[in-house]
Amino acid sequence: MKVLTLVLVATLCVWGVCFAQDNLLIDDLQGTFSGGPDGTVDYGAGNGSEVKVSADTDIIDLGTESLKIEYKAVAGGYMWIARGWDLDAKRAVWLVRPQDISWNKYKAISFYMYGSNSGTRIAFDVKDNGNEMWRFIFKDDFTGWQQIICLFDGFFARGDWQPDNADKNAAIDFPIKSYQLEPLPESEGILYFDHVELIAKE
Ligand SMILES: [Ca+2]
Ligand SMILES: [Ca+2]
Repeated sequence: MKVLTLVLVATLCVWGVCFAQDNLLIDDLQGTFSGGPDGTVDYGAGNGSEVKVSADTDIIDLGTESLKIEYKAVAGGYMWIARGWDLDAKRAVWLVRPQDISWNKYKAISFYMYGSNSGTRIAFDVKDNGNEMWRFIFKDDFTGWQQIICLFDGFFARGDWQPDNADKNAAIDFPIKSYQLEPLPESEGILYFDHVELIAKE
């Protein structure tokens, strides 16, 4: 069925008009994961919270690795696990550059998470072109892989923290440059993430 759909899209495009739009894979979360300035993940924690990232080769949604996150979020603490462009970790980049994406063709950013039904509330943030941070919150209330779809309309501007250089204009300014995850306090456990894509408008 997937092949049939692709053929149909290709055929329609040969006629000069494309009636269907495909989702766009922006991050396949492959390879090794490390932090620091030369790292492939921009991550850290403070005020007593702890986080560790690594590649897992057993629990995978796409390819041969997923991003494994071991976390302990304490009251008053914080953490972030980020991938994208203009981050301190220079090799944390997506498969595509933000400015090369036709953002008006997409309605959501999505990813796959391997849940453990821990009840942990998790924030998924995106940083817009003005460095303003937008937040989407969901819950680890399932077991195994599940796709989490974050409609752009469902994000809210973070009120607890914004970068010093953020243009806090209360609008999502495209292109979005990066995303980051934060298991919220108080919680502890292991989660796996994979397969980040943009969801096309119908
Ligand atoms: Ca992967
Ligand atoms: Ca903005």
